[in-house]
Amino acid sequence: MMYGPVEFSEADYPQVEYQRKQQFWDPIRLALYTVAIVAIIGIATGIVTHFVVEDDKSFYYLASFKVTNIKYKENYGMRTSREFMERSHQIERMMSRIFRRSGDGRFIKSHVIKLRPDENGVNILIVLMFRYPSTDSAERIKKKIERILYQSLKTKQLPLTINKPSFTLTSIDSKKMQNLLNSRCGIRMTSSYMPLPASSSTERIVQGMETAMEGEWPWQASLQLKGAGHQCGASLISNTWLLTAAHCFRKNKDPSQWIVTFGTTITPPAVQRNLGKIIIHENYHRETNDNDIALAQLATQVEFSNTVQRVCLPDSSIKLPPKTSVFVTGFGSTVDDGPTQNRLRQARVETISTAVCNRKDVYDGLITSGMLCAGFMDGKVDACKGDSGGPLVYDNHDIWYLVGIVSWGQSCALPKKPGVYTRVTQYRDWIASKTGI
Ligand code: 4AZ
Repeated sequence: MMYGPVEFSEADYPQVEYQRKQQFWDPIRLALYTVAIVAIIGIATGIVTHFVVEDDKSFYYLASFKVTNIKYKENYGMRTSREFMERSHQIERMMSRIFRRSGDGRFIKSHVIKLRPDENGVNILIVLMFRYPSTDSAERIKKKIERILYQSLKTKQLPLTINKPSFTLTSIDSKKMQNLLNSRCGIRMTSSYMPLPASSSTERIVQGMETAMEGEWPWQASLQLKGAGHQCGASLISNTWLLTAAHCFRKNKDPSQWIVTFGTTITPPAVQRNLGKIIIHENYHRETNDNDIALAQLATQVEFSNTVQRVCLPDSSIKLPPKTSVFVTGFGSTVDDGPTQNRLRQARVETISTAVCNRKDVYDGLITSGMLCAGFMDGKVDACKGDSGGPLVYDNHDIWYLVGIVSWGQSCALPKKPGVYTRVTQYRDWIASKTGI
């Protein structure tokens, strides 16, 4: 039926139509249109290429080399030792010097993974991160990196003597890089596996608590009592162990009644686990708040990711001078006796010496050797109810250490009544004896 009407037009129209069409598609027009279309395609391709080229991608490499002007020390085998940290920072600074100055601003950062004994020196295993246009190939970038490094060995006065023949560079994918970094504690990453600089936390603080970004405090956990919701904070120190305050378990010590969540919101959580075990310090005293520390073991381990990560435990010898910047995080109330917050918050506070904190006008001798005061003498910024058990952390070259556990205080943010924390360094051996960490 639809083709039927063709018959009626056969009288004179077809001829005219045909002629018009022929005029329309004359060779000059055809050529002009072709040129225009080609030009449009060309410009479009150009724009797309431009954006693809501009779109930088992360490239990761595992470098291994021997340094000949230092001797291996036993403590290099222990990542949290002062010797390992100092040597690692020196190597990382040197990498920064090699690649930042000579480079094109493509170097992001490096992380020492291992220091191993090597005949007449130390073998270093280090992850290097770069950002290059996504159109670049890993092999080409590898050549560039090697060129920059070899050039530096010739021209720069470096504190460590790198043995050139021992240098190897292997391109690794983000998963492998993550696994390597996960062998270290206290590292924060964004969802694109880029390192999260410490400054991101400080810059947004004005006064009081600010909400946290995803991945900013990946060791923060929420301890919840089934049916009663959030009770306390806690810090992840391995893929199964949490460190928290003993007083969090005053109401209930039965692990089967608790759940643990990770992530920047309580609902929805990023990850959730049941508890398998609770260990409360044998000498915890509720009247004095002495030894306010407890361990909680997850029923099943967690996978480390950008949102779930363990924090480092400080060496028992580490001492923070007064007025050191530290961060406290939690889902606790923002006003005295207020409700639990669904979004994780953070605050920058400063350490206060025990001598000052024990003054008659402050806590009048209530601060023992297992406690640490942090906050401000004029109040205003503090942890509060519901933050208990949560972390007080210290940033040392982008590696975060758990220095305190939110424990007690007279009300919240009052002048001369700073927050009191469990001094984690004091319990380093206790933690090791219970967990092996
Ligand atoms: C509490 O009740 C609490 N300002 C926690 C921390 C502080 C005070 C009270 C510190 O859990």
